[in-house]
Amino acid sequence: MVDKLDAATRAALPQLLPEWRLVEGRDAIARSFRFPDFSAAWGFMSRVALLAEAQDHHPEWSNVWNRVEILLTTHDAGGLSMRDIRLAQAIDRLLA
Ligand code: H2B
Repeated sequence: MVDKLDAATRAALPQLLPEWRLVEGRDAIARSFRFPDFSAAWGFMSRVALLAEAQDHHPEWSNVWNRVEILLTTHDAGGLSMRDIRLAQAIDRLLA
């Protein structure tokens, strides 16, 4: 079982992950991405997939042509955990 985020970390989310938003009705964070075209979007998804596999932590996500939507939550915790923050920060670093 994975621990859910503690209150202090939860309160710091806007500073830790300014590009991510809390999802209405779920204990999850999400970010929308837009790329020049499908190829760029898919390339990004391939890199995220490798990160996710390395971290054994898998996003809920979708792609429509140049757009990618990523939602992170920890199924084993029933909500947000440090595993989501770790993957979100790694995803952000891909684009830095
Ligand atoms: N991904 C996410 N987002 N949450 C999990 O709890 C999770 C996962 N658990 N990927 C992992 C895989 C677990 O089910 C396996 C058995 O390692």
